[in-house]
Amino acid sequence: MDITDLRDRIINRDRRALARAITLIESSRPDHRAQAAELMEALKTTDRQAIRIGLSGTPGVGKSTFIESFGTMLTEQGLRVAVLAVDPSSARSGGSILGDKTRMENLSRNPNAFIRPSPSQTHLGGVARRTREAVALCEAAGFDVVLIETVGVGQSETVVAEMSDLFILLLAPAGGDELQGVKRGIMEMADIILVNKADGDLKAVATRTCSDYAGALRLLRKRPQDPEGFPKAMMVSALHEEGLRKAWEEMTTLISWRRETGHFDGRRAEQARYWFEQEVRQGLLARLETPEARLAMSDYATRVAEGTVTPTVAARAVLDAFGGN
Ligand SMILES: Nc1nc2c(ncn2[C@@H]2O[C@H](COP(=O)(O)OP(=O)(O)O)[C@@H](O)[C@H]2O)c(=O)[nH]1
Ligand SMILES: [Mg+2]
Repeated sequence: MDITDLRDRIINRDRRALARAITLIESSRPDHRAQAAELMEALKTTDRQAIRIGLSGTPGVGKSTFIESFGTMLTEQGLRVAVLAVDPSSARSGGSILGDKTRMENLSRNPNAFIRPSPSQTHLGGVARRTREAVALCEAAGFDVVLIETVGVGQSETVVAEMSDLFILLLAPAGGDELQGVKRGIMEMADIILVNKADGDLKAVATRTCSDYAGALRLLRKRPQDPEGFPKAMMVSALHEEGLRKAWEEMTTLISWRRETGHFDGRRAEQARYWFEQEVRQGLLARLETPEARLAMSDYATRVAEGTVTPTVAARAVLDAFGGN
């Protein structure tokens, strides 16, 4: 594969080249990994910058419907929109986006949109790296907004938040005053909470849910990256395309403020540092996953259990053998 040619075509906003490049970075073949690294390095110098929006919510809250209507609205404003997903379970489920492309019928046919399902990997670490590189590729391909969807299942929110400029939590109207069991840690990551399905019979419940969350957000510790009034809770109807323009206005207001105050660049720098450290950790752990290392580990484990060698000495021996190069 001609990497220079692929690079040029990506820069020329060729969506097919972008799709091929993402396939390349998703491959685990060593020669592909090397080419992927070369491509990422070659694209590093483009100074294009998208707004990266992480979107999380449990199945059924309306993520796909929201992406369809919100994404379409953005393209109508002349923006180019890419949609990616982080779904560590997609090896089994076939991908969160792929499964409901029907809900994104218009967007998937829109020439100013690009939709890519989650890479099929069972390892969250592997999905994270590939998605992170796919985000960078979309950015180099001149997309203005990159939406990164994730199903709200534990760890994947953190992964998405760590590669986003904005983190949006999508919720459904809920009866009663319980806060839908949303974990505090996830609330703390949210920049904007969108209570979806604020339409028809659900409107009244949505209003109450929204004010409950607005109250809960006010109780959280103030974060330096937020101007007055953020994080905030708002109502939308993805189905009836209501509140989407307002939501986008709030997002751009927040982004502009963060750009002016240096928080935008600061956060990206922190994220780069975070991913670097993650990669080092994962690389070290991967060295213990080779057949030789596994064998040595189990041999030493047996001897440690028998008491013929101490845990400290055994650990040192394994690290000396496999931790270095
Ligand atoms: N009333 C109403 N229903 C919605 C809205 N958004 C999504 N839904 C419905 O909720 C269900 C789940 O939506 P979907 O987008 O597939 O949710 P996802 O699993 O989070 O991707 C579908 O039946 C949608 O039609 C909305 O704004 N209002
Ligand atoms: Mg969906």
